[in-house]
Amino acid sequence: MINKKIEAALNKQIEAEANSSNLYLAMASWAEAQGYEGVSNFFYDQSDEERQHMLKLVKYVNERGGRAHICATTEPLKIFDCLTHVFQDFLDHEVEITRLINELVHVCLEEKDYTTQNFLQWYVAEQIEEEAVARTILDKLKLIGTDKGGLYLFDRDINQITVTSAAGPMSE
Ligand code: OFO
Repeated sequence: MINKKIEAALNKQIEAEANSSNLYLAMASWAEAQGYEGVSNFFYDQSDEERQHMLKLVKYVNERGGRAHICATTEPLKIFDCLTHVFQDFLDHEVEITRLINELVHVCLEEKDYTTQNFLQWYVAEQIEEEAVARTILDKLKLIGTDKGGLYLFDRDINQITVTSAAGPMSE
């Protein structure tokens, strides 16, 4: 059973994951309209992943005797102009999500809710991976600069850029 404070904190994270999904959907749609097929697929996948992160939290809250709150998502207000800025926004956003997850773990420790703290370890590991992916991609984009041929190859190969998974599969 989770207490009200933990329930509220988890519900805030459900909202954050839903907003992440929406932001990456907006990035995917922008990239698709620009003709960056690889980048758009990358962000469509990211958007799906964030929705899975949200669902995992919804199910956890309900299974632990709480009530998951499904709220409205906010419209991503970012204006996208180039790939480097989009991936910088992606990294900045993931860094902020890491901060929120750490904050959540902190609340669990304060409340002595070790079950939820243990559940959140999956998210802690996932954030290490997502930040690493964003940094790796951003480093590549900085090397390419505005070179059109380089950007073409980047878009073609982006889905092969991976880092070792820290979190493991969703089902764990
Ligand atoms: Fe990329 O963040 Fe979810 O957790």
